[in-house]
Amino acid sequence: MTANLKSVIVGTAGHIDHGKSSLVEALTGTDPDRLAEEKRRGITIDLGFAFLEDAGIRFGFIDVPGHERFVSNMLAGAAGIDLMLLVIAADESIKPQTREHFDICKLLGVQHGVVALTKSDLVDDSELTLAQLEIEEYVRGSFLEGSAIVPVSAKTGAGIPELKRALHDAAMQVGGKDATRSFRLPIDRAFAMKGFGTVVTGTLISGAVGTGDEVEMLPGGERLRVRGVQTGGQAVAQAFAGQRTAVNLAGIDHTAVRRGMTLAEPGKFRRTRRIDAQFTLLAGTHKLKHRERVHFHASTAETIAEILLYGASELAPGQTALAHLVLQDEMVLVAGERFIVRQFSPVTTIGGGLVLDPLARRPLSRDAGRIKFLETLRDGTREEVLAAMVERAPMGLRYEEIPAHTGWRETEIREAIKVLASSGVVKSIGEERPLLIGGGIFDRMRNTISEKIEHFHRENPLSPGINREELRSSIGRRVKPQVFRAALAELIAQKKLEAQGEIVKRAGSGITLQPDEHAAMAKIEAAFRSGGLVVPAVKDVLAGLSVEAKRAEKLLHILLREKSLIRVSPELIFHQEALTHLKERLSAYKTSKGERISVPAFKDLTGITRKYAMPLLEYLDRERVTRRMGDERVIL
Ligand SMILES: Nc1nc2c(ncn2[C@@H]2O[C@H](COP(=O)(O)OP(=O)(O)O)[C@@H](O)[C@H]2O)c(=O)[nH]1
Ligand SMILES: [Mg+2]
Repeated sequence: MTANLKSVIVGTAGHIDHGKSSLVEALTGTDPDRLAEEKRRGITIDLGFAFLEDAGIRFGFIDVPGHERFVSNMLAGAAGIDLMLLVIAADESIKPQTREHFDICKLLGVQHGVVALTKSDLVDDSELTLAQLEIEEYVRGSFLEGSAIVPVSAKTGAGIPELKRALHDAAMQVGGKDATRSFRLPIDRAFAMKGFGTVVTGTLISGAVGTGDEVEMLPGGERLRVRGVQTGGQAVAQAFAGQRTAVNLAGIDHTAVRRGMTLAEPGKFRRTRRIDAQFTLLAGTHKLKHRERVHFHASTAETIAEILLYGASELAPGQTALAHLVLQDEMVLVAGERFIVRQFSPVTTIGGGLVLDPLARRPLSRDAGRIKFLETLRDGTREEVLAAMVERAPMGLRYEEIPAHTGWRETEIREAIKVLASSGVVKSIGEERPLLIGGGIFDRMRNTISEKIEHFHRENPLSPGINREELRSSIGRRVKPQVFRAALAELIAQKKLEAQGEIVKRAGSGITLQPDEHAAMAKIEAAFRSGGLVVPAVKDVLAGLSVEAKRAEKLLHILLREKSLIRVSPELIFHQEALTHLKERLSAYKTSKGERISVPAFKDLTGITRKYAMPLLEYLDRERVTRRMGDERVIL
């Protein structure tokens, strides 16, 4: 029944004692002051909640405290609101927390609102008109300009129907939250309910959640199961973005959950301690210094942050700048999310901003492109943003990084990749989770490979081609294997190169082996491999082949070039497998018997005679596997 109603979250705002809580009760029939202390003292301390279904709209009311001491509670509620109900008492008009709450809503990007001019029963018509004019003047130039200003009295009920109509009209303008994105519920309350266990509540700001879902509690990362869901005090199969939501959780004690934690779809959100953002300092405050410490509030969470200004030592009131914020505690933040900043002491709201990159890297003075990149994040189209991200990842951008930084949906990401790949701006490598690399970088890599191969053929006219691994390491250690493979595959597909097993060569170039040469080459290799460390004499191996001496010599060269065989001394050639095995045995010897080994011990270990042992030890010295010390060797 509730699923097809439009859900709109209304947040009250305004100075203490201006009648916010009374008005919510007059509208909904529910007293939002739920705490015993609130009832006793007659003030709102924490967030209160109430619901109203009216002409096809389900309103969720969040009643906030007006007292300046409880602004941080107000902020926890304000983050999810669609519509501000600015409450101003006709007999007092605009007061400090009227201004502060209104500033906060502006900084949070609230787009819609209604002004309730309360306690209309306490003033006469001329005072009412005066207050109305004053408010019109005050909201000029803001999102509230032209919004309804409705005189009401919670005491007499005058104006309540008109206010409901005004709320309804404003609610029709609200765009609503996106239920198709990943589920995220910033928690504003956690408590135990008899017979149910742990219940958490919050404004569902994206996605949907239903009974039986597996969810993740952040920042801890615990995986939990949803036992039940309620919205507006009624059990539902699923709750959707834009609804006040209560989730009954299995697997966690309510004392382990606090306001500011986030319930989310598993694996979709990352915690962060550094963000890049656009920050605005309110007019009428002090200037902000570079590295100033502040209170940081986003969704229902708060922490302390240090603000680093990009390219400035201070920010003047009323100005906006790009900034890096270092958070004292880890938080879950997404791109496009708004936040509020309050002065460290005395605590007043001084500004706020927009998260551009929730997973920012530490600022580096050599990173000259950062400001331009952040401007692209702020103003660019999806394709422009993705192209800029790829440009800043010269070794390739992993697919998983894209949603983590941008919050985009899978379909949006795939679409942007398609556009950029078809224009050649980006090369997408792999299907499922592609690695993205700049088109220019990829082209240069292909050219480098071609050049290396040309060079190799010039230097090694006898060799059929270069070993793949050797080619890769000649290109640079930091090149990711899949990028190298993709570049190579493209050159092969373009028929510029050919590959034969592990060997790569210029297409149509070099030596092509005859069938009898293939067989002879295999025979040479087998002879040395089966010998182990007791290798046959080279001339005997070559003499035993069916091809003539000159061709046999050429085949041996190819095997040495490929490094399948290794020349240890002018007379002795070993298979590389035998040498690798020998090095492993030496390292095992070092572990069990110590780092020194004598010539007799080496002969014992390997079972070979002096004829092989001495050249091998000299080879190992050259390879820095061992070092000679008197009559012994030290295993390095
Ligand atoms: N005369 C009159 N008093 C009101 C009206 N609305 C609220 N009040 C009183 O003003 C005081 C503060 O109201 P409350 O709703 O707690 O204000 P809040 O702090 O903004 O939530 C209470 O004593 C209310 O009874 C109204 O419309 N008319
Ligand atoms: Mg109140």
